[in-house]
Amino acid sequence: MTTNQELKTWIDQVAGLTQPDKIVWCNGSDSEYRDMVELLKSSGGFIELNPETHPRCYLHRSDPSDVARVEHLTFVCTSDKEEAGPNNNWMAPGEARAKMRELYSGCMAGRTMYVIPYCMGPIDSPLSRCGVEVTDSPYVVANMKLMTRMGDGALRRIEREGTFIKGLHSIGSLDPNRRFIMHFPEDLEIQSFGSGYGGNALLGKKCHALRIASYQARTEGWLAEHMLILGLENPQGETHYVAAAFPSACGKTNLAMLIPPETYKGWKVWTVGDDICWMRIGEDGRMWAINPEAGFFGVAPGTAENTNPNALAMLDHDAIFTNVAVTEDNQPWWEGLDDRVPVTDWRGNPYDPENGPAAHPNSRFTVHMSQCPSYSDQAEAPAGVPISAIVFGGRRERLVPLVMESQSWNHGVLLGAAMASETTAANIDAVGVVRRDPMAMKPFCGYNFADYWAHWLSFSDNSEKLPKIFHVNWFRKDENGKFMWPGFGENMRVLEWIVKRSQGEVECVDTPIGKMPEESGLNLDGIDVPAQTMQALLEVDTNAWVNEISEIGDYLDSFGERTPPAIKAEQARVAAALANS
Ligand code: OXD
Ligand code: MN
Repeated sequence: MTTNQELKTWIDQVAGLTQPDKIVWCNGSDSEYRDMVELLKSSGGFIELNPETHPRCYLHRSDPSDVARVEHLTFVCTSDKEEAGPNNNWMAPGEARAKMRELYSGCMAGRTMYVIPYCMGPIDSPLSRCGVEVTDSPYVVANMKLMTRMGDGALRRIEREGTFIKGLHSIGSLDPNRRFIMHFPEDLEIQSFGSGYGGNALLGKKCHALRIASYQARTEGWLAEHMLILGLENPQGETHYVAAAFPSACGKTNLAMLIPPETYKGWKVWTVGDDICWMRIGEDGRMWAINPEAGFFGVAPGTAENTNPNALAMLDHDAIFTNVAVTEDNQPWWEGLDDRVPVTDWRGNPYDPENGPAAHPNSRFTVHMSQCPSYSDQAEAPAGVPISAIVFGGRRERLVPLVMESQSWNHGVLLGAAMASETTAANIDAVGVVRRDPMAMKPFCGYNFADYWAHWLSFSDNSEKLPKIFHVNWFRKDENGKFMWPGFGENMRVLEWIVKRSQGEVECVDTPIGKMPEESGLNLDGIDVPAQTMQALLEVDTNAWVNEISEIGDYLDSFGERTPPAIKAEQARVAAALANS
């Protein structure tokens, strides 16, 4: 139990509404985790995997209708609709609360209600924030243990600070028609019903650390971003930190755990985080960042020895797998892992390629960060790490160069706001349609994007030592549809240029759209990218860019009067520079 009256009262109210058989306060201990595993094993929620090859690894099969985030059922419930903006679904708080009350009424009868105090960020960091998730899902409890600092330490901090985010979650009956993820940022509250899937159910992640935190960050003067954090150590032993935003499924986890190519003797990449970054300006004027999470909830398919050996190395013990396939000898398997053929698919049926992929394309692993071979010794630093460069990246087959640096902070904010990906055959829309995903926050920004850009722009007044901002694109294709840049570990070459630019160690070429590497600016030692391809990867197609910048202008205008004039001014400046070039 707790000495915090607000928490006590809230738990009483929730229990009165949901009517659980039993209430368990989680202390976060290892033995509690082991008990939860036993409970899940006995109820069929966990299937033990091969204990010889994968000790203490478990498979969870979710309901087949519950395998991903549900953006169309995710709402931001602010009193003023305009505050949520066109980038969010909105519902009036009163209406949303009434709807949720009805769903929650008696929903935990016959079940245990778990109370999970958790801390997002190192337990002693002033940048961290706490929350309490109430849930009826033992799977959520087990995942929260790996993904957050959960239990007594967090509860003590809540009692000391007197403040926490309230998150109420019930899997309900997993009926897709009775499923909602509601956010009440004004009340620091989350209500989730009807889904047991990661982003909908592990409320510390997208709901707290991005949607609610981004709202809080605006009022308190910091940033909550959908970014990985990595440290790049050079042969002199100096480490520079980079935060990078990419839309989901663009390789953030791979980049965060990159292993430098053979020719990069003495270089090392350290992983601080792979998904979320909270940062604020420190007393020294630099931007300091923490990873609020304590674990990785990564996409399994495509994770392999050649794409992310560090991830593979951390997945052979003490991990939870959700919706992967299984081999004959009970090992987890997913597409892209190797050429074995699994026997059971993610639904638990005998594997038949006629029925689609063996592992669900959004199947996941959950694992504590400390298992990652490249885990940074600064990931627990209460002060965070100082960020030298911020990187934005989209998935663009055409036009957008491999790398460019912004001309100023405000131009960098424009690069972030204009981030986009082209639709692929996997999307329902026509192939090649450009979809904007500002700062990779489209599904996660807890308020109006126009106000969010204004918040980003406001930082330029606050410090002269802000990180430099860059834009990258690993996904350019040639006329035959082949990727032009090898990607994965070779992205190190671009990271090196970015860090060297941030330290003023290399020159660049100025273009109307940004600063680019000089002809010999990127270290290409040991890779075989033809000179012509490199040229194409770094060229500026002026006519096509005139069109692109005009479309970016239309996109900014779609947010109406709230669009900050300073970002429009940047767009106009780039348009004029292109017209004059
Ligand atoms: C994630 C996502 O799960 O961005 O991290 O979808
Ligand atoms: Mn993500």
